[in-house]
Amino acid sequence: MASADSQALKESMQGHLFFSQAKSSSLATSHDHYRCLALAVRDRLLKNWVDTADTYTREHVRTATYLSAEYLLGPHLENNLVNLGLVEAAREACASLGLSLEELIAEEPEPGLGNGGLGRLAACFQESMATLELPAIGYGIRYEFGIFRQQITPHGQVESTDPWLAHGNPWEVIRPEWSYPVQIGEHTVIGVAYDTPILGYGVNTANTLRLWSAVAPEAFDFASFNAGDYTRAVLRKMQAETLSKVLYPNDELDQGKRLRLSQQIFFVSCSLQDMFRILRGQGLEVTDFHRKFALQLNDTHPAIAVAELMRLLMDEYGIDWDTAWSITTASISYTNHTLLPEALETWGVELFEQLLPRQLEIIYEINTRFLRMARIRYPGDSQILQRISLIEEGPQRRVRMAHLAVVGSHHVNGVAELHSTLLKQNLFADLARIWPERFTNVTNGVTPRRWLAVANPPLAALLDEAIGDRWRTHLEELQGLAAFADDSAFLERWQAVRDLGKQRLAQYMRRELGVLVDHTSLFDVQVKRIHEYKRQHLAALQIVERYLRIRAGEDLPPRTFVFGGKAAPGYALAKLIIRLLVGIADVVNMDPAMDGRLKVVFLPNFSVSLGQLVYPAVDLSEQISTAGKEASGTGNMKMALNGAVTIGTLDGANIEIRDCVGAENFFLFGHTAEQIEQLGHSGYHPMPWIEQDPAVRQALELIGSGYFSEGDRELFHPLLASLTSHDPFRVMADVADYRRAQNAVDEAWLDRGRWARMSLHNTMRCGFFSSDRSIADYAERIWKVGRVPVQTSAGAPAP
Ligand code: BZD
Repeated sequence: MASADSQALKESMQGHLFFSQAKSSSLATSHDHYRCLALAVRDRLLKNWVDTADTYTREHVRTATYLSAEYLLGPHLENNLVNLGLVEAAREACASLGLSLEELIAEEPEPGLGNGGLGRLAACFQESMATLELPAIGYGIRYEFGIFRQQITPHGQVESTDPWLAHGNPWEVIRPEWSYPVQIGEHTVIGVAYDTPILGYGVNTANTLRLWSAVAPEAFDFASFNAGDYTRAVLRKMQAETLSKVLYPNDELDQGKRLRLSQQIFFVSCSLQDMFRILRGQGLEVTDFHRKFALQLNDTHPAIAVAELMRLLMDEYGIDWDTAWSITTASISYTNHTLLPEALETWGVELFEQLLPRQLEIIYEINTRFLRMARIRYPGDSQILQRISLIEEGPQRRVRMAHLAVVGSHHVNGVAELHSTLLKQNLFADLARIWPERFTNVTNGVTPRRWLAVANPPLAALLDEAIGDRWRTHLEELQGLAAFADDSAFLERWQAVRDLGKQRLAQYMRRELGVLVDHTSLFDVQVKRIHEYKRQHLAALQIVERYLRIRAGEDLPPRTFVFGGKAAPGYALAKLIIRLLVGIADVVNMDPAMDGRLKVVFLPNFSVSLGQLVYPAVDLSEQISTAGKEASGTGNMKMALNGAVTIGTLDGANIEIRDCVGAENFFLFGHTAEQIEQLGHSGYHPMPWIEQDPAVRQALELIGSGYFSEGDRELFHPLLASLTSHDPFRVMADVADYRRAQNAVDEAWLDRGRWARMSLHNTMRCGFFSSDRSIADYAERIWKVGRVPVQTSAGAPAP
């Protein structure tokens, strides 16, 4: 029998087909039906959204504002259905209209407004802040084109654009009344707010994600207008609007582009002006800014906020330097996401001077005062002053954005224990000596709603039955699985659920890629951005070794290696790693000698939606970065939460995952961060490691012989040369121990009961890795923002 919810949803969808899509069912496409359902769902969350804004305004609440250049949101529809508790009603409504809910969900283009972990973390955090009923606003950029689409051809990665807005976006509301001018060089650009609701789970809270879109003011370049050069004026207007056109696809690589600095000041200035508008609207004083708002900088991309907030306080509101500085440093805190030197943002002072002369002047003044203080602390030590200065001296003077962020913040955090320790010991050692209490750790987390409830319904149902449904908001309740850890009937069901996830992925690979894989084989998965430090090439070498062993007659248990991830378009070596994986897949998958024991698949265009399909299907989670390089990782958490066992180094959050799930449920290998550093000090060279390892030598030779490149012996030369001459990420130092750990995996896999218990223990002990825990920690220790429950008013218009 249809529920009242499903009947109402059905009628609402029918209404929207007529009133919003202006169609009858005879002309309606699947996408029309998706939009109708999305709009019907939106109607049902508007009340929460409006009431939340109302509550926050009425109660003058202290608010966290999250500043991030990236939000890798993933599709909204299914997540909103889960958070509203309307999945079943929507399924019934669709069925009664002859539609499939799954097909409509698949119609939504995903907002890919981020590169990888950093952007996805921002999205998990928004959802957790709403679920914890914390007053919060997310600020960012409404890129017209998100992260590029990746196609995989025989030649490797090919990029194309992501026109995610082509069919419109039912989840956003434009707010032209909230738009602000931003001066960049000679020009003024206007930022217009587009708001998207972020629903909490099981609460009335719906917070706002506010993304800025650039438009040129009408009076833009009116000198040209007056001179009669109308076309030129319009062209200049278009140029201004390119500001929010495209997301830069560089992950862990600083490019220093003019447009990128413009994007940063653009969204930061709009966001700060918006905060002043809110402050004033509530009758508060400008000097109350730090009492009203806690600003979190997601890496250095919004670090210009330090100078821009100072500028607004002084130039727009007439506040003196010292008061402005106290307000600024009492408001801002900064999260670092990388230790890699090549990823640290710096801007040439010349470019800065052209685009942001006043902000540069303020940065110089901040630096002068900061160095004056430091000189008193370290008299006569000019070395330390050079190292901590906000300005890097050299052939070209550059502004160090990370230093600006540290100096302008009350708290600075890393994203996993090891990372935060290394920040204090290395990257920010001098600054941490000056302000030890400023530095702290907040280990990352992921939202259990999207990454378990949405991604893995069969597992969610089994958990509900076994331990009740509170795990969705109290993930530590997964501990309750302990009662079933030795229950063989339960372990059978556990395996059956995991099997479903693997079958689903296998079907996708057959349907979309034409690759047949045995879903009972061990699914060994590495999905993440392609980067040398993440060492996809270490996995590639291991696969080539396996291939040779099977060809030599060894009987290894069947494995399917699955890769996915994008390479920055300008990162030649990362693209070559993709080319190698594709080359290996082509040879291995065609070789009858493998006899079902080895398959390799590269999944094109890895995304949030694909992640939802992949994570539940993972048996073995590959987390094999060079120790000391991966700040945290969050895919490692998603996989373990869904019951994967990790093979990994002591890097990032792997360490904490292993501590939680137990060493006996984790395959550890490789040098520690400390040992890796030692290797460097004692003049590391890969050759001695290679010489004493015939297996890896053979693998390298086979790759060099053209075996995986249709006879082309040159193709992989740059990669092989790097591995055998410098090996910057110490692949050769870890290859033998990785092999040992992989052999241990083979053995463990043969004992299916043992594997099922290891899998269950991973899920059971992963409660710590909820983003709710991360956010509660930020709110209590860093933001001092408290819970504000939202009462929904009666009498609001019903959909
Ligand atoms: O941030 C990642 C780190 O590499 C991960 O270890 C960590 O888990 C996540 C979340 O804290 N960093 C990124 O994803 N970085 C970027 O995407 C990025 C984007 C633009 C410019 C520089 C880096």
